[in-house]
Amino acid sequence: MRRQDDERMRFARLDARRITLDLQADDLLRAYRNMLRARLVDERLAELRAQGYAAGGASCRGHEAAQVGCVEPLNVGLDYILPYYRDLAALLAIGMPPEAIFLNQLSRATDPISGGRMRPAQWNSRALRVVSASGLVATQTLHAAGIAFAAKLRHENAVAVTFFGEGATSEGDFHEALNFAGLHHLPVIFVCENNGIALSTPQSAQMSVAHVADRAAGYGMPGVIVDGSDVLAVIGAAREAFMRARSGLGPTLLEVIVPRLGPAGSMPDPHDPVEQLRVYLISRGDLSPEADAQMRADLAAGLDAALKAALAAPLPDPATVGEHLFAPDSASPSPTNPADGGKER
Ligand SMILES: Cc1ncc(C[n+]2csc(CCOP(=O)(O)OP(=O)(O)O)c2C)c(N)n1
Ligand SMILES: [Mg+2]
Repeated sequence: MRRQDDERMRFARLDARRITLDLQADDLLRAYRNMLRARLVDERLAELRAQGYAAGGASCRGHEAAQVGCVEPLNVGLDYILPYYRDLAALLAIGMPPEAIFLNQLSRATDPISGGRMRPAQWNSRALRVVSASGLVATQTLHAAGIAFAAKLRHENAVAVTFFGEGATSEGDFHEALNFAGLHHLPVIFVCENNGIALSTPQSAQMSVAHVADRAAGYGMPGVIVDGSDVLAVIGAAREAFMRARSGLGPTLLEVIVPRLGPAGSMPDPHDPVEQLRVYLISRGDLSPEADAQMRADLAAGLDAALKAALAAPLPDPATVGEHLFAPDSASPSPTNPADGGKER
């Protein structure tokens, strides 16, 4: 009984948000499809790692609504996105093809992201304005502030949105980025996907404030906390942050609380954002169980074909290992080039 009451309340909240945000059934189905597709890609990547086909990488399981919701207002090709290693769902939602993700994870020569040369998940795309992350957490927050500063100087009207975990907010880079962005009212959105743990360190062991969002006050920007299992709540908060950034009001720190899901079991996890949206859409008649099963089957078939092609793609030729390390006009592989009269490069 209690459980049913909770669910009724949750659905009523979602109905209200949906009206406020003017989201139609098609918009919600698109969000659901994006979240489901990310989950299915993520499952395939986990299998590849378990089978020894691919080296490391982190799962976006449980972060799907946070990521898909945060990029909903993004103007693809104009706005910049500076992701971290969990942001698979965000990248798929803005149009990065699953094939690219598989080729990258498998380090193939035809990987459009790095030709199989960089660590997997340091995604980038010129066309989608995705900027590659460094291996060091929080560095992308500084890059985002710098890009937003440049966009502002050029009157580009572009927004930079960057993502990171709560552990990354202990880094100096994060604080410098927020300070600079707050000072100059930059069009940047800092999205913290808070899953409560950084490797093995719980949030309580690394910060003396209750919420990452509390830190925003020190830098003169709003700090907003949002439920990352609820894609509609995330879309609402993200739209507000984009509106602020685009209209010159400056940055926002968005703390999206994401659930930590266990490994996939036979019973659905009630905190699972994909499952929550599925149950809601079915309850409202926007999706039938048959249409849901068909969507899953169609997505799975497309992904399995893409994965098969990626597994058959060639590995990089070892003879090319020295390529792309220095600019093509560089006559010497040394950082100080004698051809330039010893000028630093
Ligand atoms: C500067 C720096 N310190 C340590 C690491 C090692 N490291 C990689 S991921 C990670 C945990 C980050 O946790 P969080 O920011 O909460 O992100 P999550 O993986 O939980 O999403 C750490 C410490 C690193 N990559 N860079
Ligand atoms: Mg974390």
